[in-house]
Amino acid sequence: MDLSPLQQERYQYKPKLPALLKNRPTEIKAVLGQPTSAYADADELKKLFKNNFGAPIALFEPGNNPDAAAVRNVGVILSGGQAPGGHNVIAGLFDGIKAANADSKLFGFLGGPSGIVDDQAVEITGEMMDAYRNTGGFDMIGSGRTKLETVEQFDKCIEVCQRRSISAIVIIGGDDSNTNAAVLAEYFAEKQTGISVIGCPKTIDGDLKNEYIETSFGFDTATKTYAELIGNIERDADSAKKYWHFIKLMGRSASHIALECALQTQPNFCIISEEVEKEQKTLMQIAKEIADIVITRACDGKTFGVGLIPEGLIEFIPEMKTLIAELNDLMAQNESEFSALPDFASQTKWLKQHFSKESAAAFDSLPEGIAKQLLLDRDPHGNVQVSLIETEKLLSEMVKKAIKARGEKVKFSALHHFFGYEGRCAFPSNFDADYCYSLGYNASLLIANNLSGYLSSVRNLAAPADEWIAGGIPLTMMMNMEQRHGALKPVIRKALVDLDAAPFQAFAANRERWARETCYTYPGAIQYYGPASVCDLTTKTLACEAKKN
Ligand code: FBP
Repeated sequence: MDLSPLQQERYQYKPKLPALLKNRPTEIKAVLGQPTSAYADADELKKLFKNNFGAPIALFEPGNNPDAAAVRNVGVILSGGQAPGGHNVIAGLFDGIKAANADSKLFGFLGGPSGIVDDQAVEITGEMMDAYRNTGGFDMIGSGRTKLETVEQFDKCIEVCQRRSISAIVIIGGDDSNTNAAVLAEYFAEKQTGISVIGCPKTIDGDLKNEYIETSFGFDTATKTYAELIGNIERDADSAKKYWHFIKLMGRSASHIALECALQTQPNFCIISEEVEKEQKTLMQIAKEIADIVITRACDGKTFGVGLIPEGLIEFIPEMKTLIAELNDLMAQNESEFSALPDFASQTKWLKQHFSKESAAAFDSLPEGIAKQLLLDRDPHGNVQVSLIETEKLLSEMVKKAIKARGEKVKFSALHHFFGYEGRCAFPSNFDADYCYSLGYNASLLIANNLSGYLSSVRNLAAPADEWIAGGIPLTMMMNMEQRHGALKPVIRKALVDLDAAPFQAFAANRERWARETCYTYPGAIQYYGPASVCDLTTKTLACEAKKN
């Protein structure tokens, strides 16, 4: 492999661990707290998770755990979209199990969750691991979006684990993948297999979070990568003074990425989907508000600007949300009938016969290109693939119309960007390199303490790594019941942007000034070497949340 100078340097980087995890694994023990409940729908969940529901929170403390020294074979799976730092989770897990017993083995299942069902795996050796330390990407073992949900798949997992003498599986994934981890852990417990399942919180979207999971890994690096690009565009906009840049940012559902990037770069507008939903704004209202900003700035002589649009916006606009929910159910319940329709015209005709009146009107109001994008294949979890919908173009078109409708003769020339894939495989920032390594190492300790159905938790993240607090939280604690594929299912609740919390409040307090004036800030590229004030910076989101507590 040809290596860049940065990659060679990054191999030498030693990720920081919480102080306690520097002890020998046999000298760290899990202390269990009080029984837990669920985010909501506890009675229903108790019936579905008879073995694992109510498990206590685990906190690591110094203490004897001779069990840690046992030889163990562990399997690891990368699940879902790429997020910077995935290789370091594997590195932390690898180093953790080897520190406990050098004869323990780590198997990487290839290509995501399907790797375990198809028994496609490699044994991760020291040499292989060293070639991926502190690098971005998931290419070491690959990822995938296969959903582990059927009894046949679960039985296959048991068979494969038994054949390879694997006693624990670590699933590195987002809310959907960790929901599957919870269901798998319950099945393993019911069948008394003795195989444990541990999750690690991954997703650039930042929507797998709560009191014990302060952020999912990858959010830090991805937002810093996008913020660098946005800052560069802002400087270009202010230099050329002739374009409005409409920038869509990844984040399937929640607007954490857009909010964080807005705090880092101070653009002229940033839409927060959760606010749109709360205020029940229509698409036209959003466009009119942006048009007001464009006109005000033009009157001040500023015929340029930069605006951020969260990828998931479309599903938060009330009329679109209803439309998409109806579409998802109709497409799931009539899969073969719908997929047999030969073209867009016949699909439209069929849908109109099945839609409610409101959704038929909403569907009709969309430009054909966007309507077609809404009909594209769902992801394996039944979600519409919002990354394929060009909301940034839809909005700029509507803004143009809104300006025209007001009879204003202002210059409005829009350019469009979508930042998503650019940030998912970047070299992890120092924060993500440290956090991911700690999450993986911590997962090895949860296994060494014979826990199952837990998510690796490392918190107090705004403090230096030495002071981070390590432990585990039961996956069922984060669950509730939701409508999926036309049926009620137990799922980990997505953490959306909290409009009362400090990060949104910091944005809301400044956005009017940022809209009218030009207050751009330029974060520049992620720095890996240099002063800690630059290299070990956390996100503004974490910093705001930490200040509030
Ligand atoms: P995860 O939730 O699996 O981490 O993936 C999130 C994400 O990056 C979203 O931001 C985006 O909408 C989606 O993946 C894109 O999916 P794909 O990689 O399948 O195109």
